Amino acid sequence: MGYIGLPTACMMANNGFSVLGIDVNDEIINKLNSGHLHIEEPDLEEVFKKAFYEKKLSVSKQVKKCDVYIIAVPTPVKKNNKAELKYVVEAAEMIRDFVSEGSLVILESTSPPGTTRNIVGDIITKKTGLIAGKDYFLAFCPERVLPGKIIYELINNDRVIGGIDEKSANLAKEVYGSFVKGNMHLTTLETSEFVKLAENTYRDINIAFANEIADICEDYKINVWDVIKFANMHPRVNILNPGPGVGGHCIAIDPWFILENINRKDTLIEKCRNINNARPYIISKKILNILNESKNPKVTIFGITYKENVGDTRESPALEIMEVLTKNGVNVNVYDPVVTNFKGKLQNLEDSLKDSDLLLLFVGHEQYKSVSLNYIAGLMRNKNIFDTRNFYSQAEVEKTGLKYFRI
Ligand code: SAJ
Repeated sequence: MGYIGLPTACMMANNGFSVLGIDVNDEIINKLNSGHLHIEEPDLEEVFKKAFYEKKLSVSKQVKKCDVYIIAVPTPVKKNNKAELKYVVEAAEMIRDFVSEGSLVILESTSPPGTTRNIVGDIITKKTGLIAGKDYFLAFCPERVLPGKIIYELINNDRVIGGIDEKSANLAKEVYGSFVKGNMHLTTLETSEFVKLAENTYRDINIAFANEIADICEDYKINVWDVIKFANMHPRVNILNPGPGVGGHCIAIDPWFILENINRKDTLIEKCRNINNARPYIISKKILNILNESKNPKVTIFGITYKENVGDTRESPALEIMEVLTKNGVNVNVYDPVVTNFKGKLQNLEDSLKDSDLLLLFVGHEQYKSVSLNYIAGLMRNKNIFDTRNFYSQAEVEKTGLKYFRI
């Protein structure tokens, strides 16, 4: 019942299915069973309340016999850059006793190619003797939704569905067809697993390119944002944005899964991953340089989440930068009106800026647009802004006497 399972369960429950949502976490189950959400996502509350109060969705720790089983558990990356598949294994073990002839099992979790067939399929076959594609049906259908737009994208995005055979893919298409308005494209298990990884890796590589040219532009003393703006006027160029690093639970992880079961060295994929991984440290260095002159430096962070307008801090580059700064004796204050899962201390706007030497804009939440630059400048001790997202206009910043640094 996480970021993907819960919205998917709600959509199915509101479109003709009776849905049993399973989670291993008591706190989540209790919260959902009392009619409350444990995650924040636009429009989720409405679809959840409808499903829950119309009794189409119930939540439990205990699996029961169903017609369709969908696994949407996390697949994080381990320290050795391999996929952590233990939650997939645990979920497959939880359902295997209930799978019977004619059941449909779908994996949604992003996984290295081969996982649906060789892990989920094998776990079920070993226990039940049932063969995927013969006795029961097995499919992979990756989630592709953007946090912050999950409900909209669940309905409107195209889906790629891989089946162990055609019948499995077609049955999964029927299930998702209850609420998906996008097209559904059918293929093999391994192709669909790879497609998901290719999508996120494509984005990672393109962000790495943006980050690299940002550094090169700095060497040339050229404004990278102008370069990108003008280059993107070409009909076949679409350069992404440089930033303080790549966070979240997907883009920074999935490229490793592509490389998992193959023996290739010196790949573009790995190089780009390393460029993006190093990004928070490069940015930290720039920050420490700006603070060089300040005694007992104090900085203010605007935006601690992994990207703008979402509350999630998972793999947030801002957290890594914060750690480096703290280790270097910098007093770090955070003002983030959007964050939901931050374990550190948050400050109100005024306290975060009072006597600060440097404002660090890490992600451009909408709310920051209404904070006046004059107000910011009035509170700070040394008037510096380091804008890592091209959020502010340099001219507007400089009008207030603030010094403007950008990527
Ligand atoms: N970022 C940049 N520059 C950019 C774009 C993003 O630095 O030009 C950074 C963001 O600030 C953030 C990170 O990259 O830290 C990732 O953000 P994102 O918006 O690119 O992606 P996610 O992780 O929120 O969602 C992605 C999406 N994948 C693609 O766009 C290919 C989404 O569709 C997937 O469903 C999701 O991963 C997932 O769950 O796999």
